[in-house]
Amino acid sequence: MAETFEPTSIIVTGGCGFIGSNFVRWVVENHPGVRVTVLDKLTYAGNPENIAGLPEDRVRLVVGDICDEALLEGLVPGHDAVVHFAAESHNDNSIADPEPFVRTNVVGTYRLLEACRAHDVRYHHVSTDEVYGDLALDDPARFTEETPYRPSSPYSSTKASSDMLVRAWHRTYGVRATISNCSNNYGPYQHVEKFIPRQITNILCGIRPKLYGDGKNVRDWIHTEDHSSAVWAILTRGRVGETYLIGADGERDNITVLRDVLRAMGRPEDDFDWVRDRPGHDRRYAIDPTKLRTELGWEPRHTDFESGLMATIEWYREHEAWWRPAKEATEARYAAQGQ
Ligand code: NAD
Ligand code: TDX
Repeated sequence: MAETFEPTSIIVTGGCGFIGSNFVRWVVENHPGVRVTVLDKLTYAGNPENIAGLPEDRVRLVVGDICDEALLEGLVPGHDAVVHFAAESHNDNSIADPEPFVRTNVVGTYRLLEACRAHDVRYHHVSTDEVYGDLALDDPARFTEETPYRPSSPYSSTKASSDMLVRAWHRTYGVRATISNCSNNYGPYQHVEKFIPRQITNILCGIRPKLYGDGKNVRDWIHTEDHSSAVWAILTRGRVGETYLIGADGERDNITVLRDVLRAMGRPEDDFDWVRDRPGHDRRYAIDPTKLRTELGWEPRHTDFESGLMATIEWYREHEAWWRPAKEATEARYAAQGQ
């Protein structure tokens, strides 16, 4: 096992988004000696409410763009590590308008790598299982760290590009970098554009849930808190230069998840609309997390998807003021796309 790295001061990019903010809260709760600087541009997906109430002496928000070279030059020195979550993250948006994805996901990662190189700062790169493309429903295989890259969408191709930059900056310049590729996250603070929150909030608004294609596409679900503990394990105990896949054996097809949501919310199982499929829609994702489990001893805590889903539904019921402002515009965008 690698030597343990004990950061006391970290930058979390995208710390006002879904997974980044859950990570910030998890670090504050579990690692009292760590101070966090959140660097976030506050795009439509970033909300300072997501980290509201955290102690001011532990968490500082800097509103800014990861593509801003001068900002990074001033901010990065003095920190022990950058944990990079910031991204344009939604596949459907990337199909409608890919340009912000190229800019933030590729150029932004390049800027962060250059800043970490200049100041010899440890870098952890948060990526996705979508870089591996998709699997057939009946394929016994799951993705491993050795699976060739085969991204399908503008989103996943920009994430794949950013992973390649990280590998090159480690090998050529010796940047102390690790990469994690995680499966689909669910939990509190996820934007209402994403599958699970969209369906929950549709039902709460009296709108029928919307299912793409034939509903048989499979996603491998992990609770965002388990993603946080895995990123921390890799940052502090992972081997520099390595990639680790993060997953919690949560494969389910979309129609099963939707029926779980409908049932849990007291609706009939067929009370939803079939809508136009996503162009290039990946069929199935599946993660083999053996390396993370055996090498770093990581284990997920949320192993019961149904109870995690119930808690997530409850969270959206109780936090209407958080999601309501984004709901109408999100549904209008989907309606314009026939979805
Ligand atoms: P999100 O869209 O909820 O949040 C993204 C955050 O990044 C927002 O706060 C936004 O304001 C910020 N941001 C965007 N562009 C920026 C820029 N140029 N400069 C600074 N900040 C910027 O995303 P998420 O779902 O929380 O995903 C976080 C990361 O995890 C992404 O890198 C994504 O690729 C990866 N990931 C997500 C999932 C998933 O299921 N959502 C799974 C695997 C990996
Ligand atoms: O309304 C919908 N109906 C529907 O059937 C939406 C929004 C989605 N879907 C389907 C498409 C996918 O098969 O549900 C599945 C999940 O969709 P998303 O929530 O958009 O996630 P996905 O495209 O799988 O990508 C997610 O996981 C990997 C994240 O958004 C990415 O950031 C992450 O990298």
